[in-house]
Amino acid sequence: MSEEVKEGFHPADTNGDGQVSKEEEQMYLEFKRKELEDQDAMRDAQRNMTWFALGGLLLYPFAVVLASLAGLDQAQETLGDMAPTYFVAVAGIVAAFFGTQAMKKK
Ligand SMILES: [Ca+2]
Repeated sequence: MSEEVKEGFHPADTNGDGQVSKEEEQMYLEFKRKELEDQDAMRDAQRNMTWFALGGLLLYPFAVVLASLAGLDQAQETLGDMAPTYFVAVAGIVAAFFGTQAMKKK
């Protein structure tokens, strides 16, 4: 870190005295670590949400079939009415997820 200390405006130098002290370094590393953890957690959440949405999409026809087998005419009808909205919403979530993934890679 000696090179970065000479620059004087190193982000870890919180009190701006041109030196990165032990505490500042530790604070900086802690901050960086938290940042990475947050990003990691966010990626996990997005991935889980996408899988959940996709799972729902795949199970949707089965729900309709189950409803019709169980004689739940009202449920079957509701599921059928909801389908277009639901599929568009899920497609939006999945597209947004893979879109941001693709953008980050560039
Ligand atoms: Ca300092």
